[in-house]
Amino acid sequence: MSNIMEKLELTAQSMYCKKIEELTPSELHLSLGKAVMGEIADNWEASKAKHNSERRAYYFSAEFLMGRMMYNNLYCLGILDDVKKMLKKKGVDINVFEDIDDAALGNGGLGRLAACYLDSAATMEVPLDGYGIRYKYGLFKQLIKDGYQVEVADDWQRFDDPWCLRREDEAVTVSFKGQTVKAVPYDMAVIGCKTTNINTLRLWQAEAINEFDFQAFNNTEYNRAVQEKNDAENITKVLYPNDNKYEGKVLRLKQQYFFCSASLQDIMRRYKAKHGNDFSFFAKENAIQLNDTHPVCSIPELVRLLMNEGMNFDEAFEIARKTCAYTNHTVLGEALEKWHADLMMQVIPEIYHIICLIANKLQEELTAKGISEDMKAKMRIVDANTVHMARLATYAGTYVNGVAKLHTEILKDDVLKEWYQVYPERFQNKTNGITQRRWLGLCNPELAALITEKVGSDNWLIDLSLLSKLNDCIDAKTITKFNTIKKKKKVQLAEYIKKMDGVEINPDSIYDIQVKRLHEYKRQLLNAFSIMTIYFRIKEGKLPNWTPTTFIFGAKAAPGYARAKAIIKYINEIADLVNNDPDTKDKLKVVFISNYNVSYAEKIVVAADLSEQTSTAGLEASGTGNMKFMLNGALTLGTYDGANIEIAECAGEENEYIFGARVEDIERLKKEGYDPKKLYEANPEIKKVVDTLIDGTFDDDGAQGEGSFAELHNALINGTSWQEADHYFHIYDLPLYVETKIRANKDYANRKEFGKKCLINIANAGKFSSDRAIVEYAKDIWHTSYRKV
Ligand code: Z16
Repeated sequence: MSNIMEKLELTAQSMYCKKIEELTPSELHLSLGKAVMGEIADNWEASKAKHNSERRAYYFSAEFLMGRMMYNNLYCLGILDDVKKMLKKKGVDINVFEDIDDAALGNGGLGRLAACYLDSAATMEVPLDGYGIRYKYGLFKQLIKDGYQVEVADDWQRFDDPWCLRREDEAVTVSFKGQTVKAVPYDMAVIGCKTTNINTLRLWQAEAINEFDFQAFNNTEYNRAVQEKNDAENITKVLYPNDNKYEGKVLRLKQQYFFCSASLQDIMRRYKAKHGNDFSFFAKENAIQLNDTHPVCSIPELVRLLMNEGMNFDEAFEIARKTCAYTNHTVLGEALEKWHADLMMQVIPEIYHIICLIANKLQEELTAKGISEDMKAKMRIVDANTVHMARLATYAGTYVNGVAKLHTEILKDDVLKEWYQVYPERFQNKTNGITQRRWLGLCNPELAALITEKVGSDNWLIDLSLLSKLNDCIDAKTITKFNTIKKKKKVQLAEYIKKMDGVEINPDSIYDIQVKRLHEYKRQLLNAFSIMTIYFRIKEGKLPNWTPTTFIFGAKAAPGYARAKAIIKYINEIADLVNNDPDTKDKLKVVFISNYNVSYAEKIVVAADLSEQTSTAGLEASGTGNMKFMLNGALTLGTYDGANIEIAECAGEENEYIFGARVEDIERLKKEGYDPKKLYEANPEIKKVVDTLIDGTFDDDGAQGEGSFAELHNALINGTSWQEADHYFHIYDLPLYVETKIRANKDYANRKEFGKKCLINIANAGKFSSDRAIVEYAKDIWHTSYRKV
């Protein structure tokens, strides 16, 4: 420990000729980061050697939403409190690191899951390393101006990046048709907890092979002189800001192929250093997990690289197939990647050619199995000039898994049903998880201390199933302690919101929170409608015993997603109305916090009373925010969807607020013909609420009937040429949702009973550790070693 401070002193001295107390926050960040890197160097080397000596796995992902690294790394090393004290002695407040940007190289759930899995693999001593892209700009920062979202570039390396080591010597080249670029690896240490194990996240940055063309310069062609540099760097310039939506753009395909090819070349080089040109051990020593279809061009690329080593197609394919496994994260049609053959041919023709070979092989294999022509047609990897990436991944891999029980069932009997019929042994479920180090230990030290006291040790940090011990100590005193801690976290959040967004909220009100990416299927609009319903009822004196509630929203909309942006504006218009209406301002408060990200989440999930998880049944593959809220003792107000079902199963449905249509109901409604217009016209309360979109209650700056609110209204009531009315069943679920919300509000008044439910949730959250999930992957999919705790 004193070691770290000595190292910090030396680093500060040599980098800045300053004493610790003289450093600016960004200088302190860089020098402390570097000091930590020095401290862990030996363990990191030893872990790398160990990974190299046994069967190992790689997590290929276009996104890693790491968040802030400093506190987490110090925490996992067990030195956060000490560093805090030592800095304090120098008059430095450790909170200065709050001004350092998150590493936001991901959009939402999928990217954060990848980060939790790396954290858990490091702690559970699973030899798993990550491969991804070092975007220059991560997910945009969000401002709210006049109720609208405004995007700002996220220059996250502005204050440098002490956590990554550039490995120039291990650069490789990646070729596209007519373009060859350099891929330079940056290695980030992933530090385990209560272990010396340290894993690696290797992120690739695209650079030009020739930075500057002097011939062009001499000919006064200045743009052409730097064109190669710009074209190369553009590949890793920016993260595509879509969550759950596929974008069939050339640059996106280049990003995918770029990091897959570089990573595979890296793995091959490592393998050849051990075994030379004998590839017979390749699949025995390496497992590659494909995080969604984004890295699926790894399959043909691995085939290509093996064929370059002299193998024939069938041999190469056999190895690729035994090496790769695929995780599906969505059932939404618009999110499933389907590349146009022409586009692929134009960017990576050799890869397209190999995909065609694989596609033909599949058809032969299916014929040999006696599969019907009809079914074979439905399973085509290349069909109508389109490459179906999920099909490719399901065929050319060992296993395919869903991310929650319900989701896996939907894959088996809907999205991939033909595949399940032919290859049932390939299907697995791996319910998602979250790391309790960041999402309890680090973000809620007060609750962590209470848990440690009750469990008898802090071993829950590496074995979250120990939380079940809490079940035996839910007494009046513990409930009071819990409620006191929750109140404290609510006060802290109120202060933070005041500081960040300038809005004052009442810590004695219920905090009802919905934070996640903005998407129609997640139904933030349903929440908004329920607030309007309650608003009108309060004004009419129909809710005399209503406990004051603060509704907190946080969500980024994909910049091109007009309806999502309209919903943000609508929520902000509601905030304006209810927060300023003398009849309701003491009872309802609506806050849309700006720039919701990992660091904001750490302050939010700890302060929630109610966790809003309202997706249309069947559409949220898992959700992971739901788990973070549960672990911090919020009750779920949600649908029978994704992991909500397993949360309710673990904690008991009587300890959550589950409402609304189930998958079977949605299916029935679709068959019968769902008519939202009829429900809306038959129910004046619904009509009044939905019509606030068009009756002049709110202003979306559009001409009458032509603004974005009118478009939302029309999509709900009439539908469009491309989508049925109320595609996500808002109107069907609204009445039950409102009643459930009001019931939760009533229940909250009994603070003891409510607090008891919160503690039961915490006690039964053990399953939702990403440690459990990662060990399941290690056992059932990768067949690697793991720590026995
Ligand atoms: C994403 O965040 C998810 C799925 C997907 O296909 C693409 C992206 Cl960027 C999310 C799911 O929507 C969510 O339900 C799930 O919990 C998360 O991935 C992790 O599995």
